[in-house]
Amino acid sequence: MKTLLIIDVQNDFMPTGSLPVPNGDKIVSIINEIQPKFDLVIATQDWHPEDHISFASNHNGASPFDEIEIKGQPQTLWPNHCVQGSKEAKLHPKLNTLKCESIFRKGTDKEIDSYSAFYDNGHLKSTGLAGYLKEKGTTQLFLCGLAADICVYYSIRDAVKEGFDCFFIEDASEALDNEGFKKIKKEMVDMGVKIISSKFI
Ligand code: VGL
Ligand code: ZN
Repeated sequence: MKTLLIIDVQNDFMPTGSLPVPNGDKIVSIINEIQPKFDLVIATQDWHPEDHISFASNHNGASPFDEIEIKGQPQTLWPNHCVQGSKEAKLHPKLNTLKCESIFRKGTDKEIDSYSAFYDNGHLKSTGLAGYLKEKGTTQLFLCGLAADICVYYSIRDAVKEGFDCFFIEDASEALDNEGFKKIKKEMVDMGVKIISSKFI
């Protein structure tokens, strides 16, 4: 059973947003085209409270993209983004969500960041997504969205650990840092992830 997991295709990750992913808007039409090929389509939203610890603005003297430690865990500080209820946290207006059965939200706890759609960065709390997908009968999980090197990547790592047969749809995803993403792609292949084009679904 084939499931498509669309990660964080939100306004703040578009070229006009506060945490822009280069070419983030180019993937929307590709994601719309492939949705009919899946038995189940699920999307996620990064969904932070205003006082979230990942925002540089909530740390005195810090700047976006600083790397700090919080409770012994590395944390990149980001510009304010995807604030709960804001226009910028909405999915891209052209993303077709008619076939989306559920939207999972993450990063809702102000104390901890959550790159993966499955667990927070400390692996302390589950979003319930793994259980949901299994109960729905998912065997093959296709992932796409933003940002390929952060939230898509962390979601793929957890999905592999959860036992799903994982496919990364390369042309339906864009990375924040394309240089660093080359290494991440090699890691994905080593984990057994199949890197594919939307043309071959
Ligand atoms: C993301 C940085 C911070 C993402 C979310 O969706 O890739 N990146 N929060
Ligand atoms: Zn975030």
